[in-house]
Amino acid sequence: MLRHRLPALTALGALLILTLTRLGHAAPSPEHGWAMPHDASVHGHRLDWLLHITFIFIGILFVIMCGWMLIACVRHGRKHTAKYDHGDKRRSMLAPLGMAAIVFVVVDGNLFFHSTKDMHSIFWNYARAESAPNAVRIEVNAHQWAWDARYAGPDGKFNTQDDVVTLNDIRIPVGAPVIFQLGAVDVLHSFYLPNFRVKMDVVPGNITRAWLQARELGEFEIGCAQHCGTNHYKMRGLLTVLPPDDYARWLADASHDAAQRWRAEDTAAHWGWPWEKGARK
Ligand SMILES: [Cu+2]
Repeated sequence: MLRHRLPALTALGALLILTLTRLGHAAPSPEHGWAMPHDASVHGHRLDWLLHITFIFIGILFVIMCGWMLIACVRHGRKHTAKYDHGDKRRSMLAPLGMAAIVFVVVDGNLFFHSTKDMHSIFWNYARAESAPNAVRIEVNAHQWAWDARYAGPDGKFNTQDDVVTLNDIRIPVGAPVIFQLGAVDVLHSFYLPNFRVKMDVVPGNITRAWLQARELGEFEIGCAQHCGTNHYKMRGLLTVLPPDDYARWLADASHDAAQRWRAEDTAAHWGWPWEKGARK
């Protein structure tokens, strides 16, 4: 009797192994095994919750489907005359349609509702971030294969002599909303901060935006998430979260330094743009 069930059980086992293997390969970061990278942001938990609850939903569905197939293998293993219909009865059509609707409403409906709500209230709400008195504004210029960052300095205007310009090194104060405006000079790049759940395309000829709020001190990786040429893999930077006093001291020192080193003929270093206030995302 087992002989008849063997092909179906083998297929089921292979499906299970394949799924578990895929889960292992889905690891986005070696830092925490197969889990998400450590979340150092104030709002990242919203995104993580949505991913986790979706994972639980599809996990439950997976177990139900496997159980269903297992029962079918064990109960219908013996040779018997097949019973079938053409699936044209009302009940035959309503049952799969109803099940598909339940899955769609629960899984996709939950994803749609919460992602739309979070996008509008938090992640795309730049007006709220910019209105904070301690908001930090940073322009980022992506190019093959590095990140230039620009801070306005004490005059509050970009592309002036007191601007602080860094290479692959962005420093921010903990707890403050930090708004990035992103531009590229050559090809498509993508500004990626996995520990802050931020990823935004950087498009030549356009200014895109992203914002975050750090909840802890530390050093975190900046990566490029678009394959942007031969040395794409080298396009890494460091985001350092400092206590607000340390950040203010660093910015003041660096701005003082920058004003002394500024040269009018060094046009390649003058890539900043006036801060864009508007609806662009
Ligand atoms: Cu890149």
